[in-house]
Amino acid sequence: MSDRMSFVCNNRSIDRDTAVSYPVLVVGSPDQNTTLAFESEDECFNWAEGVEHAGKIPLIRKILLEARTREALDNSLVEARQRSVVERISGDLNQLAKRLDLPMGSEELFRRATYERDVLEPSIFDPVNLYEHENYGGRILPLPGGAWPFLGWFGFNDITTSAIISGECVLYENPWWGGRSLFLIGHPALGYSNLGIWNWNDIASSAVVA
Ligand SMILES: [Ca+2]
Repeated sequence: MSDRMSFVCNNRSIDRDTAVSYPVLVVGSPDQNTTLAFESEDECFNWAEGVEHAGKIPLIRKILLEARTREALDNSLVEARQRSVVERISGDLNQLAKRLDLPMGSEELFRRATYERDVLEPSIFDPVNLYEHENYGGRILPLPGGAWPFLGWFGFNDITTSAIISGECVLYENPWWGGRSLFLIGHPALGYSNLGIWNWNDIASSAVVA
């Protein structure tokens, strides 16, 4: 992927090292080999209002606007609820992996759990799978659509190195969606086998999935 990746800022081609110094990166729009670099989140959101292939970024903006106001509250019940949802999905995914005799880290399992599932098979989640190592190795964190303020609740703070996305996922450097951000777009699904391409190895601390 890295060899063919082009990096663009304000419609101008830039080199990789310059691109990864920007605080906001969008990968997968208009295609999987393009990374767009932005000076700020607002600049990215404004760009997304005007283009068709920005997918659900306007929805993500809306989610963040509300979710960020919750940080100061007592979120212990939220944490318990989020953990139970992720545990349930992990269990379902495990079961499906055994039934289909597929490894947990395989792209095929991801597809069969999501958009290529049997017509009578309920969707396990609308998902993003985050992985501990490159090429979808190590531990897996499956996240359904929603706002995930702290990946440490699932033992996944500063762990993510690869991801498979069906839909859209934004990773943030800090908890509660602070610091640098990496927007990953995958329709119907895309594997990002090494986030190190964007200097995002072991960085993600929070996420939004849409
Ligand atoms: Ca972090």
